[in-house]
Amino acid sequence: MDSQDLIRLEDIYGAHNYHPLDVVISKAQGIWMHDVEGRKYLDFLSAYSAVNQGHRHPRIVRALVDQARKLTLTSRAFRNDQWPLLAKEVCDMTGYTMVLPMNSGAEAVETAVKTARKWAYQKKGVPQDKAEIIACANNFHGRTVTAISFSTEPLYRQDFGPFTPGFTIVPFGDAEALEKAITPNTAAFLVEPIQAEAGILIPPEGFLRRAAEICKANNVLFIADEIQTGLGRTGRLFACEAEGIRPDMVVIGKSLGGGCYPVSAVLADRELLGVFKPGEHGSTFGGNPLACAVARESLKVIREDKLVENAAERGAYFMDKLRRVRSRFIKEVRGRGLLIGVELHPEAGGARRFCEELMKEGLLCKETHDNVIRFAPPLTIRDKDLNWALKRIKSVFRRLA
Ligand code: IF1
Repeated sequence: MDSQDLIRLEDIYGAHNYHPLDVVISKAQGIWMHDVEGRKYLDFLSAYSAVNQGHRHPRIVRALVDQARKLTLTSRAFRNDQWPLLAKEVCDMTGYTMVLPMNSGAEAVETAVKTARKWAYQKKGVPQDKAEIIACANNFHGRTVTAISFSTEPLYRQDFGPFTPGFTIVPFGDAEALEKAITPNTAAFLVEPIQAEAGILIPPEGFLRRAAEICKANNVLFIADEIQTGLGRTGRLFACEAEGIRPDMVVIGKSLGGGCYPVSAVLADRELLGVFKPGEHGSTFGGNPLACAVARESLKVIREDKLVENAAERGAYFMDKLRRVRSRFIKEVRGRGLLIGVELHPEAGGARRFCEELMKEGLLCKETHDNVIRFAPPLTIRDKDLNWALKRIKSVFRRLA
């Protein structure tokens, strides 16, 4: 079957909750993807940072296959020999003392919300059912009913109510608004250190630090959603490190599974994750041995292949080159490490048509909102591949001018 046949099938039988570019990928290795017709593309999205280690990293695939030959699932009714090792290795790598494993990012966000609420009732003394969590305008924390309950994007909420109560919204980057929004019942402040979906928005310098101080002063938990920004993407293990802060709780996912398997987790210290007693929370697949074996190797690759350092160096190199691209369409180039947004002026006619043209040139990336092109290649990328991409980007900007 060719691409057109497959697109037709998908459109007939698959729910239309996406509008993907019309490229049908059938194979990938490292930073390169191939479509059904054998055309080759440079992956400049990395499955929204889930493929930070590159596609089918040989060691991660080996860990997956080796584990699949031994044991895949026990449920947490029994113990397995991989979860304890992942738990220790995650803690050693991140400096937290406890971890709770889930599968998708949204589930891990839900887990963080549940942890914060339980902590508020048991430790902070918030009256039952009164706990509040503060989130930011234009956030993205996933698609569950609770996560969309504090989304400010109508598209994500339309016709999905009634919503989960207990959330307050403050503008992203406004520490004063956060301080004002805190009440005696506030359990936590939940924030993405860089708002990716909102358009790669970097908060004003000092905001995260100030927010963390405000939280501490008010006995409010500071929760960072590092599902997209974490594990090296921004040139640090966690984006929060840029402001020298250590959140009370960190949510990770995406490339924790090395692009091979869904794995997410909540990281915190014992006084926080210790609130859970047996039976109060869980997941059939959370902490399964296949997930844990893959996650262990995925983290090892991040460490041993120096992906954090590479993201910082290649990111700085590429951003500098991008900033030199002369086009009246470009309003701003911004980013950290290899999480980069190119914001276009409205006159450019939308980021989508740029992504479609870039696809024809062999570069796969995705717009976010109307006017931002998002560039996020695997963290294994080298300068010569970035130069290859740059050539295509320049040519598309010239052609569409
Ligand atoms: C889609 C966006 C990116 C996330 C943060 C939680 C989650 C995500 C900061 C939930 C997930 C994904 C979801 C995916 C597209 C993608 C996305 F455009 F939707 F917003 F990356 F920017 N927190 N982001 O970025 O994790 O449950 O999906 O594992 O929904 O189409 P998940």
